[in-house]
Amino acid sequence: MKKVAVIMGSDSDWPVVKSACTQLESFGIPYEAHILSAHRTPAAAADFAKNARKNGFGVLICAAGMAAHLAGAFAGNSTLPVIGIPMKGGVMDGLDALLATVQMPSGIPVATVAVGGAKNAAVLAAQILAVSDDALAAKLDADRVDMAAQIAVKEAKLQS
Ligand code: RP5
Repeated sequence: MKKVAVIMGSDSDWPVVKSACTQLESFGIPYEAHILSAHRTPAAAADFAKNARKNGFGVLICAAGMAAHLAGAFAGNSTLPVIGIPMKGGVMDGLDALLATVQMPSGIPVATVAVGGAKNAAVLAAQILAVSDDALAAKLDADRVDMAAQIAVKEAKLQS
């Protein structure tokens, strides 16, 4: 199976980003987590993105806050699908990062999840890999069944 790269702009993003890793682990998806910044380590970030396909990655998840260029920089340096996680913080507490992540110029897309949406980033990465992986698709189906069952339990509790 292809690996997922989980990239964050700073170690301060890790408390949120780690839930993406937990979710990938629950699906049995191999991943690597790295701290790389579009601003503080631009050469290393570009190098990682340029070599990601040949290094066995299938999807790139990039989490950044404030002037959140990380996902865009990765998307500009790779044709692998890039999922952006805008992070809270900054003068607009995440809205700034959301706009910086989602408002990509035509031709270079970033699939942007909610502010702090690390779990959804991992689920979307799994869905992308599952296009050509029936076993992984079955795990995603099972996850949906489990989610519905949990709601059913809560509903039953509410009505009791
Ligand atoms: C971004 O700036 C990081 O992704 C982080 O969300 C934000 C703040 O970084 P630190 O100043 O905490 O390192 O590059």
